[in-house]
Amino acid sequence: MVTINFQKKNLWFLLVFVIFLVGSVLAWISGDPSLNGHTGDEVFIYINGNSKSLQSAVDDGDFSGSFTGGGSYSGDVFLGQLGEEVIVNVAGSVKSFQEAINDGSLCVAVSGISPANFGTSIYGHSGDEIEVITAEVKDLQTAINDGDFYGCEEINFALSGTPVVNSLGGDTNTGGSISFFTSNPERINDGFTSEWQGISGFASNSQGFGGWVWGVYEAIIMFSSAEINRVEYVRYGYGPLGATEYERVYLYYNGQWNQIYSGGFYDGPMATNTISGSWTGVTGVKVEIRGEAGTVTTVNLHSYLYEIRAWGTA
Ligand SMILES: [Ca+2]
Repeated sequence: MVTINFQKKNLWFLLVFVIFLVGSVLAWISGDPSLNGHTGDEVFIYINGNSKSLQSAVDDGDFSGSFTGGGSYSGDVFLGQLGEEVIVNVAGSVKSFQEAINDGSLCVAVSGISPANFGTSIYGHSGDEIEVITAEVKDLQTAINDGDFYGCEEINFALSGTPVVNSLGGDTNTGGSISFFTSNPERINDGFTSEWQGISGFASNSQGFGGWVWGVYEAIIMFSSAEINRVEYVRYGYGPLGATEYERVYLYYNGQWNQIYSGGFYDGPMATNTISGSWTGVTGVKVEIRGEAGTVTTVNLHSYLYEIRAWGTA
């Protein structure tokens, strides 16, 4: 049998230990990030040509306007983490905090688009484990999602670019027709969604066969070199009864067209599709669409493209 005899002195130690334990549990429940991660004073970054702590950068107003990175913290780190070791989510893209500064994505991160999801493998800390003081005390990921680091105005580079629309072929069976509208390419980057380019077809069953019609077209806009964070295109698709269609989006960089999106069938009213990411040295955007309609009765096929936008920073 074990007998424990507490002297008065030991009871004081026990009391202090219990208070510490309760405090730790309460802190864990409340999720105070400073207790399981770091404060902004303990995260070290490179911004606007200087090496400093995250909190110093906030206090110095480095994030209050347009800001740039382009490097890495060069001083000593005795306690804390480099910006490269803090993982954040910027507009759905998981990356290190320093990378988000360097690639310009943090600067154009508007509020409400950066959820606290960090993927599975994290070296260092995630953004919700870092405490910063911006408008108030909050964790870093919340501050990003609140738009506290939004400082750089986005530019739609497509607006000033050179547009072209090309037919890539199409066909129809007896009694049907397909028409390509490509001679007014300025309509895809004039800033308005009133006019369109694309295809208008007609599938007929008048000869007693199943009518079908298809067409493919591409819309290209070339512009001066930019860092692109978001591509949008506004389209309308109509082709019922067995219609199929694809949409593909490419950016031109590294000397070639690189596919950034491939989507399937779209049949619906005018709507905007948005692709977010981070691409540098981009000089062009291309949207390729294929429309197809098959039918047991006479039916129309429409695939219209109203506007392409390529948002980013110079
Ligand atoms: Ca337009």
